Amino acid sequence: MDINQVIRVVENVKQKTPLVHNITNVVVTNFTANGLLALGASPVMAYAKEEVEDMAKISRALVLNIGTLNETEVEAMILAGKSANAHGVPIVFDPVGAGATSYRTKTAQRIVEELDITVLRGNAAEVANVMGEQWLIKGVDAGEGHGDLVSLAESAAKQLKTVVVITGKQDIITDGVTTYIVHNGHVLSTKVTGAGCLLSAVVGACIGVEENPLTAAVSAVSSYGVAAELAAMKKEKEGPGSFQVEFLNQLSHLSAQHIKQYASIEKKESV
Ligand code: ATP
Ligand code: TZP
Ligand code: MG
Ligand code: MG
Repeated sequence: MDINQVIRVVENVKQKTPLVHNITNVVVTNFTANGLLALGASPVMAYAKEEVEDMAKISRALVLNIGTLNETEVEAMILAGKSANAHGVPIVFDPVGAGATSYRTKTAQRIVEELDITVLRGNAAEVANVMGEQWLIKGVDAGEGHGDLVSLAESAAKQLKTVVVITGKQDIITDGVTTYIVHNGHVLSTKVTGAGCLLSAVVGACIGVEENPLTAAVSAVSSYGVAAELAAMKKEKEGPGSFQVEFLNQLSHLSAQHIKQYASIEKKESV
């Protein structure tokens, strides 16, 4: 992917300040809103069934996250998602914890069945469980085994007709035909709760200004990883608390020069 496309997407988020409607979990709500603001997007959290259809309709992207799901919220997600689909608003879905309980797995599967999802973003075990494969959510080291993760992402993308993003040590982004592997990011992100959830929301911000979802997702994942690396350069020694704050700073300072210098995006050659 031309690095200038990534730069353009990040600049467009700052210029166009896309409204991103999040129905997310209680753990990460504040961090998600602050991360979106730092990047230049305009976050809104709205959950009531009485308003989610209207909010989704006027947003540039809808981000659904089942991290602390309950039945009322799931119904709101379906209502918001149907409204987004009806009005051409792209949806990012983060199936947090799919596979950990059967309620989560079934709900995640219901969401991908009932809604047209534009980007599915999760760790390998979550994506596998959405697809009905019984990977352990904890225990199996789903972050390794590069080859298998690429085929998992590609088959999920083909089956669901979405862009799929599997994150971990390396991040895989695919529409089922074209696949990118992003080598950015920092392990300290795994010590900050919501680093994955915020990434899903950042994919929402990018998809709100870039109509090609693969380009939007690669731009989001690589620039997010670059911001994490820059934050770690400054604060790794101090630990996750300082890193978290510095990461927000770096999201807001992300420049074309940083992206050119540090983004590491590999296009997978088809076999
Ligand atoms: P999990 O539930 O497994 O913690 P998550 O939803 O929090 O997953 P991650 O896979 O941790 O999401 O991804 C969040 C960010 O952290 C991404 O930018 C990803 O590239 C980065 N990341 C995750 N693991 C590593 C790692 N081992 N080394 C470097 N970066 C990582
Ligand atoms: N529990 C329910 S949702 C959540 C926790 C700890 C946050 C998960 O965030 P992430 O981004 O998937 O690490
Ligand atoms: Mg995490
Ligand atoms: Mg997660």
